[in-house]
Amino acid sequence: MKEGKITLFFWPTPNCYKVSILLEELKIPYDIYPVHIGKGEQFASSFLELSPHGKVPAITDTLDTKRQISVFESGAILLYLAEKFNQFLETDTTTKLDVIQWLMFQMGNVGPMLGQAHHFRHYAKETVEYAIKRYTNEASKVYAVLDTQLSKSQYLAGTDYSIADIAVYPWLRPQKLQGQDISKHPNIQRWYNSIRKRPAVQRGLSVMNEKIDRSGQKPEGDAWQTLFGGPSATNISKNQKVNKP
Ligand SMILES: N[C@@H](CCC(=O)N[C@@H](CS)C(=O)NCC(=O)O)C(=O)O
Repeated sequence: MKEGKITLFFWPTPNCYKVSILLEELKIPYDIYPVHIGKGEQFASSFLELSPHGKVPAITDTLDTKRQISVFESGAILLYLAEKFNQFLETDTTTKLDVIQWLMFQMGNVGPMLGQAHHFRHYAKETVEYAIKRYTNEASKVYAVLDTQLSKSQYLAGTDYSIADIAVYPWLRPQKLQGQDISKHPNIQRWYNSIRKRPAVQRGLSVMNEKIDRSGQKPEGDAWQTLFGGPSATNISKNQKVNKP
């Protein structure tokens, strides 16, 4: 019987789904600790101790550990869990180095560029043509790179499904809001369909579903101000209360 637990500090966003999907794939029981980012809970001092940039996801781990371990940054969390449980990182035919490269491509390019395309096309209060064009073009380049890679191998890092695939998949779901269309990329489409039907992926994507009002997905009013135009994390944290896990 294993002692301790893993807690996932979560809000239903692409970066957080990476971790809920991996935990579901690993079949590890875990607790969910909601951090309502529209209300600024990510800036509570107790959460900033775990995640200094005030971003979800983060995890704490006391499962068979000597002391509580906490990890922030989704890429680091995926690597930490994949290494801890020795899965989705390397196999005889998929190397750890390839997995890490495609994971870093997600962290450095897929997330930031698709995120900015989404932001300027969908969330920005003013229409900034330059930013829309620049980030939509960057997103298109990222999709082209993914399609080329997936024309050469079944999964991003080789023949086996890995944390690199888990990191990228949630970011391609809002493709329309990024000005993209995977049906124009046959290799991405094949890969996307194969990942979408995995039961663990579906479970990971349904975390907190019942608690979230989908109509509120586009931040408005105070939530917009908190996320995109609000005071600094330091100022907000004075006013926020999040219970210590
Ligand atoms: N590089 C970070 C990015 C995390 C991130 O941007 N999280 C967003 C949700 S997807 C967030 O916490 N936003 C709240 C905020 O920026 O205040 C990671 O991959 O973990």
